[in-house]
Amino acid sequence: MDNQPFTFDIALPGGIPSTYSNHITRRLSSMRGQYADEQTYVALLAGGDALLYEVYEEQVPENAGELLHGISIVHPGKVGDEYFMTKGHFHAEIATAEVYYCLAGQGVMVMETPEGVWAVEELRAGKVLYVPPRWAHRSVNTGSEADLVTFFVYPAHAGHDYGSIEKQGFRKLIVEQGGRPAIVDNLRWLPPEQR
Ligand code: PAN
Ligand code: ZN
Repeated sequence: MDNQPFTFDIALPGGIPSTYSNHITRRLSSMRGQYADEQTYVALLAGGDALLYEVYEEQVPENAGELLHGISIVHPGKVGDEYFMTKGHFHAEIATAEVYYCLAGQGVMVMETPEGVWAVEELRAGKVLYVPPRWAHRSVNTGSEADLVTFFVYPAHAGHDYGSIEKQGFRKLIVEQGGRPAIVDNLRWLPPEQR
């Protein structure tokens, strides 16, 4: 059967969509090695496997020409000074872009290219972010109480390369300093020629 056009509503601000076909949850245990403060990570995990973020997506065939889309919800919280965040990834088909539209909350998108060029852009309700081809991306909730809720859409054949980021993380970390988010260096990160 041919794919049929379809429409759906997203309740603002940040209502949980009930019609998405796939619901992915990521807990603290899936972020091992990603937070700079390993000791605090281990201590927190011993107290329970907190839910860090969730993704609701509409499953479509993973073909070029299809668009995969959904809602990402990063819950508020920190591991030490570092805010709750997504794993982050390059697209496996690296030359594919993505659009994010922020529906609710406060946060940033941390991005970098394979060469180590980095960027951090603010996410707040109403903000549209275009992540160009070749840029890895991770969303970070810098709010103290509210969820960071974004709508995303990207080519359905893009796939995800998590491994490259898992090795040493992103070049920049987002931490709370003096009650506010700050961008700091990730001391584990090495430029491509030193890896
Ligand atoms: C998003 C992300 C979502 C969760 O759909 O997959 O925000 O982040 P991680 O995939 O890094 O765990 C996206 O960028 N898709 O390509
Ligand atoms: Zn992506």
